[in-house]
Formats: sequence, C-alpha cells, structure tokens
Amino acid sequence: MASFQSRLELALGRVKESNSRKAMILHHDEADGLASAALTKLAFEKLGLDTELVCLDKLYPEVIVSIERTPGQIVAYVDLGSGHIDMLGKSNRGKNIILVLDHHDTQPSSDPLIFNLNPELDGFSGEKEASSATVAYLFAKFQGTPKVSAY
Ligand SMILES: [Mn+2]
Repeated sequence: MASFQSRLELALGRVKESNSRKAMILHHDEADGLASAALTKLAFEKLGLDTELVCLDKLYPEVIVSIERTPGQIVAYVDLGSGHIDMLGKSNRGKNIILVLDHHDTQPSSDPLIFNLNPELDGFSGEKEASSATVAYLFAKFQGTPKVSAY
C-alpha cells in the first residue's frame, strides 16, 4: 500500500506543479467507470482545474490521438487505458501529463509523462482487491485537503 500511495502522491504533485488548467477525463460507461470518473472530477476540481468528461464504451485509438494532440491539459483515463499504455505514450503529441486510474491488466511505463496508477503494479489483484473507484477514491483522498479527506 505504501508504494501505491507514494505513486499516487507523486502523480498528484506533478499535476499540482504543472501549468495545466484543464483536465480531460475519459472514462468507461459502466458503474465502476461512472463512479471513478465522478471521484476523479472532484479531485481535479479541488486542485482548481476545469474538467471535461468523455464517456466511452471502449478506448478508440482515434479518440486517444484526438485528445492527446492538444497541449496544456491533464489527460486522465479512468477504468480504461491499462491495456494501451504504450499507445497512450506514443500518441501524446501535446506532451501532456497522463494519468491512468484503472485496475485491468497492465504493464509499467518508463515514460515520465505517464502515471499508470494501477494497484496491480504494487502487488494487488485488480480482479479481487481493487476497482477503478477504489483507485479514484484514494487519488482524491491523498490530496491531503481537509474537505477531501472527509469523504
Ligand atoms: Mn472497473
């Protein structure tokens, strides 16, 4: 848990340091995707970012390319993206900070702009021990602001 928490806090630090004022949140269209997108939206709003939600039944390459070409934003993939980590990096022409808050099978990324916040990389089972809503809840909680920690 400590390694996962430190990765969440590292990602939050990078978002806070960035000059981005907007966050695009691309999320899956079922229960876990909706719950985790709502939590992610709250977390970004507490950081003062404008947010835009994009609801998807699956992650289309055309959508990735279209969203990631615009610079100056944070791009968050919520309850999707885990299986496309390489593509998320290769499509990042806007050089945005990319967060992946997901629990499906994945691989680590060495791209400094990609924060793959998947607890499977910290030894947890994404099938049994964590949903994307869990990840998004912890992302919001570890901001450390009193309002968020009261969730
Ligand atoms: Mn899910």
